Amino acid sequence: MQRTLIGDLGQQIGQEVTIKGWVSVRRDQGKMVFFDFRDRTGTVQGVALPASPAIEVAKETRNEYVVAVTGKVNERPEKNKNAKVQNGDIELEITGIDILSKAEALPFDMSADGYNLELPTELDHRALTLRHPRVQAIFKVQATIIDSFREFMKQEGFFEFQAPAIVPATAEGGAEVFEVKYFDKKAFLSQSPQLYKQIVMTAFERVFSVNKVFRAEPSVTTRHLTEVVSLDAEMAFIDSWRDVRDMSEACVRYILEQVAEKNAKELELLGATMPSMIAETPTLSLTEALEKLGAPADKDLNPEQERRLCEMIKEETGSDFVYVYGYPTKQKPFYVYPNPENPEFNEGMDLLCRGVEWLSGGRRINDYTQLMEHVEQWGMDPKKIEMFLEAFRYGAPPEGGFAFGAERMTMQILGLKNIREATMFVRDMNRIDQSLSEEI
Ligand code: AMO
Repeated sequence: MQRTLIGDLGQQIGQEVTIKGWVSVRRDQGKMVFFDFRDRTGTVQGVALPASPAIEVAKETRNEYVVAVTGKVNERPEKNKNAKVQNGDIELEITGIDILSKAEALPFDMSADGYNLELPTELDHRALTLRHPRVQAIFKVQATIIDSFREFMKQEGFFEFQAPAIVPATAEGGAEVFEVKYFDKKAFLSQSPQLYKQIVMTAFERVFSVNKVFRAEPSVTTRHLTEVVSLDAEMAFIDSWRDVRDMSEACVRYILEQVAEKNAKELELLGATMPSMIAETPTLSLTEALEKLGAPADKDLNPEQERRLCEMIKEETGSDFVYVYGYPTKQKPFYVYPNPENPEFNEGMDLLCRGVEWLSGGRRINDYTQLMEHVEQWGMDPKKIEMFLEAFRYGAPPEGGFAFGAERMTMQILGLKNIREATMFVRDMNRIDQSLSEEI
């Protein structure tokens, strides 16, 4: 018989149907066997009555078995209806079970109520925990974030390109870079598509990419990964860094709206409250932010200060977001545009949300002579970034851009405690799929 999706069973009351999926739960009640079945569209309860031709197979069927189940869709008696769960008003009266694939005994309880794993166990067993509705909800929200980023960028006339992962030089500087043995030469895994998005911008004006970036992050924190999905944008013909700020704000607003609209079910399941973005996100210079915090000037914000600043802004304005701009020029990468009136500070910016930085960007240097001065002052090897420099030697408009990590954004939207919960296959200092502690 043709397969009916579990999500469509509500329209099939009184009909005989066949569903295909997994057994989430089996419960024996006297001579009857109850099941929760699951497919990509949801869950439904099934019952094999003592007289069912399938009763013997039902007794053999265990959690995570893959099955094709035939039965009649019955409306539940009024007293058994449950409005809180999907298909809570119906039940499948089972007449046949065809076991398509067996499963070994599970290493832990995967049922909706019993699922309460420590994070390392959840990550070690990703192949199984991915099947859990709570875990799936997180990645459904993440898929909406990435889709909506693409949608927004395309609506705004941005062109999508593929940035390389193997690069000859580091864009962001610092030690947090993975070196690759590239035949008999040395190369790096890209920390950011920064230089490439700037190159492509000089040809296409508005560009974006959705790419993996790699950071040899030597510390284990709740917000750092070594492999990140980076959502990057770059735009030409700006008047000031404020154009970049405004574009990034509109982009984040669009993503939040889409998540609220498309993932209401997931947000409810996860008990998540969306961060609030007010009509105009509060925007402070770093100096103003430090003053507000009563901290010494000209240093970047530390994580504790980021948290406190967000709390203060939330209290004062109701906004979960705050932009901070104007960082000490020397503390940021060479490509960031220094403020012409006060070149000690640059036109870079960060967007903080609920105590954590979730987006960075700003205006870039587009004048070739100024760029070369910075290349020298930052101790960069011009030969290693020749392709980037060529783009700027031959006419580059005033420009800027921004980037954010899909995992960081997912974590902050959902209020998760650890970025690893928002990462399907976590890479960090101690983990590639499974924990590395025993292998090295
Ligand atoms: P930055 O280094 O601030 O800026 O990174 C941009 C955004 O990427 C995310 N992110 C991370 N997420 C998880 N783990 C990490 N180790 C990690 N590192 C970064 C954060 C962060 O805000 N080229 C600039 C962007 C630009 O100016 O366009 C850059 O890479 O969400």
